[in-house]
Amino acid sequence: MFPENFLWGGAVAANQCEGAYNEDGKGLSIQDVLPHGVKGPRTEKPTEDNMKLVGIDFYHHYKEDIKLFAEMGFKVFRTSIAWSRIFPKGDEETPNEAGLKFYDDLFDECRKYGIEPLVTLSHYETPLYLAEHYDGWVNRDLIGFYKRYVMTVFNRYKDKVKYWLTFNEINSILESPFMSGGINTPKEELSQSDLYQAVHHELVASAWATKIGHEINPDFKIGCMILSMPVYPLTAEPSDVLAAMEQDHKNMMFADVHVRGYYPGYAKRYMRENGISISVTDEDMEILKNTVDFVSFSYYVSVCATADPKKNVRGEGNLLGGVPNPYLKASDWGWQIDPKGLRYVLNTLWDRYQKPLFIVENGLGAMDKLVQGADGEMTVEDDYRIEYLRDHIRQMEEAVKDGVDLMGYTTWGCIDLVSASTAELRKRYGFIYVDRNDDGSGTLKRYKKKSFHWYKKVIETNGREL
Ligand code: BGP
Repeated sequence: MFPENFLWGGAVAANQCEGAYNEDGKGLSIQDVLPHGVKGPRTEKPTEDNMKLVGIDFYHHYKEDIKLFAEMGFKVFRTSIAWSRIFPKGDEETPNEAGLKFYDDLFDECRKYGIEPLVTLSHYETPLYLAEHYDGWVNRDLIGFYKRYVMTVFNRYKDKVKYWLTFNEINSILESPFMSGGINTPKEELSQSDLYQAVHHELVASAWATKIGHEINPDFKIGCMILSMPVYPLTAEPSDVLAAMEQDHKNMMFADVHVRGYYPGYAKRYMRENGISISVTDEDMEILKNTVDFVSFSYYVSVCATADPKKNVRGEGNLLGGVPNPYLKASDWGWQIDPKGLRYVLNTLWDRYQKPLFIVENGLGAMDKLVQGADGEMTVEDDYRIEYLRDHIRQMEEAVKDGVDLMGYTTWGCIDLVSASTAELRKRYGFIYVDRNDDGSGTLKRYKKKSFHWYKKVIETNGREL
């Protein structure tokens, strides 16, 4: 049922797997001072308890890892470029050649196996210097720095990379201004006008990237990336339905601007009624008209919304969160599991945009146990992960039957890596287990989990055998 050229694969982000945080001229990124994840306090300098400084040492193991992805049959591999490897502080005029060389080698290695790289230009890894000296995306100068950075990498990799994403989960800036927008001003002190100004700068920068990319190589496919999360009304009471709509609007605004090229009326109303004033130039409005080729998104959870303040109690979930759904079970981290929500999201986005869709993150974070397998090799019997992915792929198939144009599917953390929200290693997503633990111990050896063999079969049969 999946189209013949369907892009099956897996996804990671540089800062969560590469390690080598200060090698070959790399500058610090905001992740290097976030040892406790998104909720914990940041540090002044990198500290040893920050698992991301070493990650899974993908920087030195990438050949071995890509070989394993190729063994599973990956058609596509999503990763990000660490901006601070290319421009260590972010505002320099000349890029760091050693950083550029690393990604040359990485993309060559993918191509060697016929794996198409899918590259996120900015995945929660703004150069720290830009955060500390410019207050991140609040400052309009960031547009210029980002333009220089994307122009550099587009020119350099124009024959190696075709698929690009401008900002990871761009809407998460509303919840996590430091991690997502490099905004140094503490969240409690940040005005809504400054926050929405940063949003606007990112949207303009994203549209610039689309424009510049298409000029450099008209064959580029450039997409936006949003954190998708269906918002269901908690009850059928019409006020709850409207509460769900309004909560959803906050996220959809980001995709609407990317696909339609202008701010929707409900966003203008929200800003007006909440005293949010931002500066928008005529040139910005022109640039926003450079719309994306496809819409990509992460999908982990759905949430509910209610107009009743007594019931409006937020649960756990992927960054944005919402009111828990009484009908759903949750992962060990409280993220509610909702495969049917994926079909719903796919249909909603397709109906709204009629643009190809790409699921670039989905998966189950779980505590895995390494055991000895029947063949004597160490493995993880991760049937729970297989079940999670199978249920979601079934719903993808339903959506394809509904007529949705779905380009591909990259599961999150196809090899174990450090969690974005909690900065832990014990929250594992991979088909490949990496022997590294939160106390810094471990050999970094890679082991195939049961799901490794299962996913290989899924790809081999183009989703027919689940
Ligand atoms: C998304 C991020 C990823 C990733 C994933 C899983 O929000 O784009 O970087 O980490 O969620 O989240 P976590 O690592 O917190 O389990």
